[in-house]
Amino acid sequence: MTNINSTEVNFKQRYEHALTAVNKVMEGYLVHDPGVPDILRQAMLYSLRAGGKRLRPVMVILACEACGGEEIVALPAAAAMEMIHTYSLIHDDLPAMDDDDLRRGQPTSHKVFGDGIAILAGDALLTYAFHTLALHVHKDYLVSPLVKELSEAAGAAGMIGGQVADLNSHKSLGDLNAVKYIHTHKTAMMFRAAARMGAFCAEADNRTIGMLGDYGLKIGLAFQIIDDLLDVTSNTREMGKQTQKDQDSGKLTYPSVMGVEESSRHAEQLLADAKNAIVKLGPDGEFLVHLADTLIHRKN
Ligand code: GRG
Repeated sequence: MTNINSTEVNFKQRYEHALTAVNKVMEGYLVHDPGVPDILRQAMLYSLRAGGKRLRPVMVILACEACGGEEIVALPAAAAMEMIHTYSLIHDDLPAMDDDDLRRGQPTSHKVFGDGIAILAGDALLTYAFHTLALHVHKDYLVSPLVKELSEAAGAAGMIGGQVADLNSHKSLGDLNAVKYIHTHKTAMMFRAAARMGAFCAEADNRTIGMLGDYGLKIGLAFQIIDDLLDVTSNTREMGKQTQKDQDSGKLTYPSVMGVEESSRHAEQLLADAKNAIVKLGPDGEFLVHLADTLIHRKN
């Protein structure tokens, strides 16, 4: 019989270890780069050090390991993924976007450094992500597929495209297709890229890369639906950012289109589908299955 507690403990330890490793490499790259002006380095490090769950970079590492690769080869890709994510949060919090004062339980970048430096810290993290891939990925022939994957997910046809649709959306005009488009592009494509980049680092075959991408996309969509639900049901202390904002700002979300209960059922179904997508990995996919399970219970 499987000892559920011990696999749970193993997963938590594996997650913490991967998170610490990502933090360490990001610090190492940035702290030792002599060309970065001090104030910019401070602002970049402020947001990177503010915490965060590190879900996407941990997914890169766990996906790599599930495909037979080692953490060390996935770390530059994981770091690049987190840099892009952190940049997107800095810009998302700006007065011209969501205008938020709190992120990861701390004052937002523009509150500490002013709008100009916050914009530039975001720009610098975005650029640094690709610099990291070019400089630190161990095998040259992996750089191009990783750059392609990350730029597609983060760019105009991915996260930025989703953010544009989000900015222009209004719940009274929206339907399920509109909210699905926004969530898929704004959030889920980055999770898809995280899982696929892990598989690339392990030099997995195309079929396996496809399976991992399917897993990541479904996880990402479920993650954003749960985020919408937490905005309704959680509080600022638990989330480390302001809650109850979506309804006030008329944002198009799953709960606003489907209601809370149906959205919750849908997220659970997506997580079950995500786990099914990687069933062929067998025991190698165990931590990715755990990752899916933790999302449904997440509190922030
Ligand atoms: C270019 C001006 C400009 C703005 C771009 C791209 C962008 C703004 C915003 C991205 C969209 C975005 C922030 C989507 C939200 C996805 C989401 C729920 C983020 C929170 O992720 P968590 O909970 O955060 O993983 P932590 O803090 O744990 O890393």
